[in-house]
Amino acid sequence: MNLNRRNFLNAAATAAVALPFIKIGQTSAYAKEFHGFPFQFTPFTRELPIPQPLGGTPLSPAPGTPAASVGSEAVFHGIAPEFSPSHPTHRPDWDVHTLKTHTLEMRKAVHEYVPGVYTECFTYNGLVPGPLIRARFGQPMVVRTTNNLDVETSVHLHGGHGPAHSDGHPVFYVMPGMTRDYYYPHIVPRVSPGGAFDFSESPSTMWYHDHGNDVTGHNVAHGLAGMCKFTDPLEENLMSTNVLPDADGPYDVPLVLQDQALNADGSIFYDPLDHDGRLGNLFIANGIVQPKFTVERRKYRFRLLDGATARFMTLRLSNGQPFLQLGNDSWLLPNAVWRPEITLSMAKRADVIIDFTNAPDELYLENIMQQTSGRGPDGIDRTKPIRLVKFVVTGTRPTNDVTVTGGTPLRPNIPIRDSEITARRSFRFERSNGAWVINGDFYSPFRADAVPQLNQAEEWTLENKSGGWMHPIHMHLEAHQIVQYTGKFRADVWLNRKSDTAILEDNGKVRLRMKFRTFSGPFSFHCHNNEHEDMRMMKNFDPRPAGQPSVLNGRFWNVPQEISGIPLSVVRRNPELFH
Ligand SMILES: [Cu+2]
Repeated sequence: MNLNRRNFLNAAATAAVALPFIKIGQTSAYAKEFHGFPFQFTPFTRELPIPQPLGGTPLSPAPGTPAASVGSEAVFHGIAPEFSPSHPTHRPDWDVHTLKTHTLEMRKAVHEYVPGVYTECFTYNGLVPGPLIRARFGQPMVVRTTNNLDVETSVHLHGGHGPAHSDGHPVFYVMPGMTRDYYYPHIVPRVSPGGAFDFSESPSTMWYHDHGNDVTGHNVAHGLAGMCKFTDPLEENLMSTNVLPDADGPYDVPLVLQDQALNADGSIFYDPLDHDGRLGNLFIANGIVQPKFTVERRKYRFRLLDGATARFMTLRLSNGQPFLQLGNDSWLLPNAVWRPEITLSMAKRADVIIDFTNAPDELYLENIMQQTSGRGPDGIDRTKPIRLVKFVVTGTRPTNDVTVTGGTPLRPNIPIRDSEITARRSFRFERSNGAWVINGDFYSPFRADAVPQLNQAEEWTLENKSGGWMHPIHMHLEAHQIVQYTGKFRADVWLNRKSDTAILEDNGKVRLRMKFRTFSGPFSFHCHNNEHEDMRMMKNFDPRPAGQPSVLNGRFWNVPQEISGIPLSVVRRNPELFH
């Protein structure tokens, strides 16, 4: 599979003219032809599965020791150098709580998206979606991740603030049969270098998913995705004062929304040469097709994620009641806001309260965004709702329900001011040679496309002039603030608030501001239509102190192995991956 796509890409990168051997949108000889879904099932019969937190596991050898460093037998890819308390980036105030350690194994497992249909998936610890990662500010975490699949992987904690080694850079792989220690310090950026932590930047709802170069879409479509809840003292206070439900209780529910396509034998349909974006005809919530969720007559918090590879969604409730939106992407909003409909692109999250207090006994979470091509959605049609989850409401009203309502203050927002901007950059997102380019270039994992100065703010303009194609653009490392958005899905909760994924509509334009703090790179930014991303709609940025060059200068072996986690001997032996 990956070789097919890589051969195509290698040819595309060198071709001066459009490639003759694949027509865009044509099913490749590799893939089976998709005939739709031949199985019968009754929707809304199985109860919604709730992802459970990853249990703690002691690690031996201990992270960061010589026996767990780059090239070692136990942890071949080592751990981020920032893990060491003596690393200049690692400050004593990072470690408020003791280290939490986990193991995560990527392996094949049989999963029932549809009752009675047994589908071989790629999983984290045997689960689709993967286990919940439960994180707290100031509690460092090491997730010892082993790849027991036959394809290289890379794990991205989406919406977090961590070192390059553990960010899931597309070529900082976990090679098949190998292990990497992903170190998450779980800190937030500082107000100023060496200053206090800026708790306006604390994330709440993150997710993690595969990010392997060329194979992200394939790996995510096969199941490699999971949720992450993060709390800090501010949000824990909102929970202990009964404004929000307890993050660890039954009323705070991660909800991963995806589509899926299965072949007649129950296997996953995936065409690696579909460059438009993969759409499925099954609607999946927390890993199963159209579940029901039995709820009490009270307020629930839902962490809604569009975890599809190419499907946009506009969500509403079937009885017309609005959502109370708490957060956009990783971050809580300054105030909770009522919203009748919420549009999500791939990778975007909406953190919401659904109040079942006065709801009918049955209602549905619906998607009213119509989409027939991976290129982008056709538009909203309120007369053709697609039912995603059925809620069955039971019981009597509680006397102690959470108090959050429209206008409740949640998390302060500090805008990035004009006067802080030290550089401006522009990026054009286009089609070329049957694949995808930014400013005319196919992605090279070994080229620094932007080297922002560490601790400075920049303003970037993203433009999409290729009509008909939509590109949700995800920036790694930090939140960005959208100051201008041109497009029909424009929402107030995106403007001058924090986001990590900005929808770039056809003929759309987004102007955003971002700071680059704490960690030097390399990090990536890219389209989160996974098929566009795999077809090279991606770039690297590498924040550096003033005057310091990027570690990316054309060849993988220029990147210090402590940063990439890849021993140089492997780089030279694998021209397929590290040319
Ligand atoms: Cu795209």
